[in-house]
Amino acid sequence: MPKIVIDPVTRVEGHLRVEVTIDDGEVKEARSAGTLYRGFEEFLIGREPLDAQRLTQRVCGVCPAVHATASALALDQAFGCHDKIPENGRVLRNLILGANYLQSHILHFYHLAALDYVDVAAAADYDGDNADLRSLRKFIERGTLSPFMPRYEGDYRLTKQENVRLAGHYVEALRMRRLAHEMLCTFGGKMPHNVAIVPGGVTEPPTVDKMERFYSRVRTIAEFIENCYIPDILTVAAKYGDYFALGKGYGQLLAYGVFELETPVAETARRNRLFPGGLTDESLALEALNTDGITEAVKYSRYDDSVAGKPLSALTKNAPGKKGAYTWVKAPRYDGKPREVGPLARMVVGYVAGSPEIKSEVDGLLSAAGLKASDLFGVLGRHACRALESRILTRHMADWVMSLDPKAPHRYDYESTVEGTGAGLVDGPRGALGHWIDVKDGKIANYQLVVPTTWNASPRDDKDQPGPIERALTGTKVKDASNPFEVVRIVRSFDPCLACAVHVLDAHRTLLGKYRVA
Ligand code: NFE
Ligand code: MG
Repeated sequence: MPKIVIDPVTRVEGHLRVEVTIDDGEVKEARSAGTLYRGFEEFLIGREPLDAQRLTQRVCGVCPAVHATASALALDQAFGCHDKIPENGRVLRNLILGANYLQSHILHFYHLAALDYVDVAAAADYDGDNADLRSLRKFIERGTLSPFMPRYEGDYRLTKQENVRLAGHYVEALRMRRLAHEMLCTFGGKMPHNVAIVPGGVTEPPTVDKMERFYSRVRTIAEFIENCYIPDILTVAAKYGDYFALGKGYGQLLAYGVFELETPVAETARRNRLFPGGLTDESLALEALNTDGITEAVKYSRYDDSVAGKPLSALTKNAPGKKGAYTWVKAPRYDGKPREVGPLARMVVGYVAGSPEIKSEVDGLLSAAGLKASDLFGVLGRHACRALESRILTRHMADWVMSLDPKAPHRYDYESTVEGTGAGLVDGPRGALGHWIDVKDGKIANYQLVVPTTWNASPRDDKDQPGPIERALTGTKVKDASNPFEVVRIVRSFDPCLACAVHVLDAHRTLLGKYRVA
């Protein structure tokens, strides 16, 4: 049977290889593989517990704020201070993470995924007054067409006018992401890898000028979401309606929940979060989260078989030459089953958990697009849920920032312990993230991360069940095996992040680029 290998998949974060076997124009089998080894779980052993909070952010340059949050939650628990975070600390953590959500979602739609639907070439002969489109035209005239080219061709369905409008928003979205970064830096110090989220709360005190700086930016981004992001999703949905049904996975969703609404915050499973945690599927029944159900399999992963099981049950040991293994990604399972995580999971879990706000947003979308809730489980549902949660989030962030009290504490002065364990479970932009720590003799004895893309891009497990992306690809009709745009549209709808390498070093020490820091 003919095989299509896409390696690397572009316009995703990190190093992803996708392989599909085609028979009679249909995907019979799919494999997704992470091709870069990172080793964080191994090099954290023996270090100071607080180092984890700094180092694990370096897992990723796109979603470092959620790693900071998950690690702080795990350390809060290990240090016994999870119920002592002051109100300002809780709110500031929400704001730092929320700023990162907004930049990440806008990045994903406009700069990564939209180019599968929007033909940027439509701006090549633009002769109007819009400065963004004029700059785009100039860019195209220079002839270096990356990141727009190379691309798979042949299925651009928007009108010329729609293509030009969305291409202009591509440029505007860059400014929005800059504003989101500035928001994060206002309370987090820098981006990527903020320095302010720590066990016990946040180190940066809120002041009125910082609150104003943050508030004005969140208002601008809220307008962009309202006037561009949501309408642009509906424009794409109107022309590519078949993609609501394409790329459905197992339909088994998992969310840990995110954005604490109460101080003091409770233990993981009882937390009151803006986007609630839980599990559901197409029957739309809610199942409560039991963190004991989380395990990882490694039959097809390049790790020693002893590391399978619950997080912290064994030390991670790499096994590059392992027979039959095809990826560096492990296979997380909940009660033995694959689970899809991400904005789709959060919005549907919130919907079935009865959040009035999520319900009204989702119902609004369903009636605008003439759909039912089970239609959300495919490619376009994932994109739409990302946009809806961005809108909900901006509303709350504007209120949260104004609720800060510059005279109140923002951090609890914890004492680090020499023995203890902790778990930090929280949703990042791409889904459910867990950090687990075991501290012995004042040092890290074990540290495990189970990351959103580990769930979604997981390989087959010990029962040979494919991971969610592999499953979503299976059964897809591919019109032209030399131009498999259906495959990349499905993969990108998950917004995968394989491993966000921050450093680039050529083994022969060739100069890769020169940068001036202004
Ligand atoms: Ni590197 Fe991430 C998010 C986390 S996904 S982007 O969101 O955690 O694997
Ligand atoms: Mg891990």
